Amino acid sequence: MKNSSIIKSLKIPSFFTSLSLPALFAFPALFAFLAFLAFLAFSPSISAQVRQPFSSAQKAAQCEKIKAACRHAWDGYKTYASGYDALKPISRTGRNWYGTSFMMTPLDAFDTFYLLGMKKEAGEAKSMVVNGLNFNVDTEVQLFEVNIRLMGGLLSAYELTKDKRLLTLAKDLGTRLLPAFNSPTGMPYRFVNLVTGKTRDALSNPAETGTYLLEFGKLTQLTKDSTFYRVAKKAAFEVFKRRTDLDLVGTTIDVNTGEWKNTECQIGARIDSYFEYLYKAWLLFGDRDCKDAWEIHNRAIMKYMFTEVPSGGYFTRVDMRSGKETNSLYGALDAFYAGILALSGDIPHARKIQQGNYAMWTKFGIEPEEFNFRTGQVTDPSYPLRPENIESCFYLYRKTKDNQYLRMGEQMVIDILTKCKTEAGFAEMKDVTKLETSDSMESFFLAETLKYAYLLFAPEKTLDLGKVVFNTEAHLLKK
Ligand code: DMJ
Repeated sequence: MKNSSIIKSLKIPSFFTSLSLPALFAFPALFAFLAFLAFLAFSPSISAQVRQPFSSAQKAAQCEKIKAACRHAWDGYKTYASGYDALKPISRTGRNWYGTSFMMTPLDAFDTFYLLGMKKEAGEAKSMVVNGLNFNVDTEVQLFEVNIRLMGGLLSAYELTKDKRLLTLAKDLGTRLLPAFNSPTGMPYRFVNLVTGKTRDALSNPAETGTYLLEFGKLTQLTKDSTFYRVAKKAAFEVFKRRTDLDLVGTTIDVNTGEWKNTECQIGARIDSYFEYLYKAWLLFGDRDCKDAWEIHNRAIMKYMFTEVPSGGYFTRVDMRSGKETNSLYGALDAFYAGILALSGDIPHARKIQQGNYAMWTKFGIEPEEFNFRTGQVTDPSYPLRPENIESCFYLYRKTKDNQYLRMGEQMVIDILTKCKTEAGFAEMKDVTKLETSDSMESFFLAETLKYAYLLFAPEKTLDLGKVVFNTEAHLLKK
């Protein structure tokens, strides 16, 4: 379908199609032309426009544009929300996740500023963290979010600056999170009180039970305390050992009983980073158990869930026991899988999925949170400034050097910077089909979206992918 539509749009003169194969070989120029058409038809191109080469000057201009966006977001935060967890870019105020601020935005943004060479901003963010962050607060926190954003941010900042205060904070936080793992199965509860260690909510999911390997493993490396990696690995493998005969997992699990409460397997919200961390723990620590687990799951995902439709490759949702499709919803979070496949070396599938990701993005000019890839119907029209689509462009470009990923990223940057920009920063979209914004700028916009956008266009020496692994919040951890 895709191939024939591309050939049609090139309007092949009819006499070409009436020539026999031997006749084609008799005309080398004609044969070469047809071979070129076949290349275009079978290559995972979106359009000729996305193949236009990018000059170094154009790449540098993109980097400057993204730096300016970082500055704009940070200036808005400092002016209207300084010291809060996050900026509300429309009402121009700040918001905290809990009663008190944990410096979410400065901590998430620090390594982005560092990588982008924004020394002044990096200094400002770091001083807010070391002077204002304190975990001795009698409040419960969501383990997963605090781990990927705060723990990931602290460890990355420590490795970049070697400022011991950051490691002290990371160790303090890790110690306060440990009681969450005291469940009958070893899979953590979703919430833990930072002072009392009281836990809450046993109904969890693979992402919130299996996304600690990188941060807790790094903490073990840096503190020489093996507890952290031990509990993180046990938690992830308690999920793994409950996979079905098809090697799939579900969306909801009870950490007290180990029973699956929702048996739908998908690669987006509530499962995504469980898969991601199995592969990345192999990259970061050389943990072969994690590599084996990743390969087992990935084989099953490709077998039961990978689906091609004319607009590209997607992952459908299936029941973990039967492998039968439950529904064909796909969304902004699922888009990360093209990147992890590229990183793990499966370029052909990564390309097809990125083609689907880009089709999802361009359908409305910004991707919706969730849509049905078979019918095109949007089931969640929001866009909370997510990074996964551009993150996958970054990995694919690094691995293939194919210009089309730069062109895709360029379009995404244009759309975000023009449609989400406010006087005080960047606002999420409530509805991408109507271009309605909402009053929130998640800290991952500075941690991830703008970082991956920049790295896509920046000279490769800016970041050696052989030496670092990004956690799921794009905090870089050194191998
Ligand atoms: C981030 O907090 C992380 O990337 C997480 O794994 C998924 N959600 C957001 C970004 O979309």
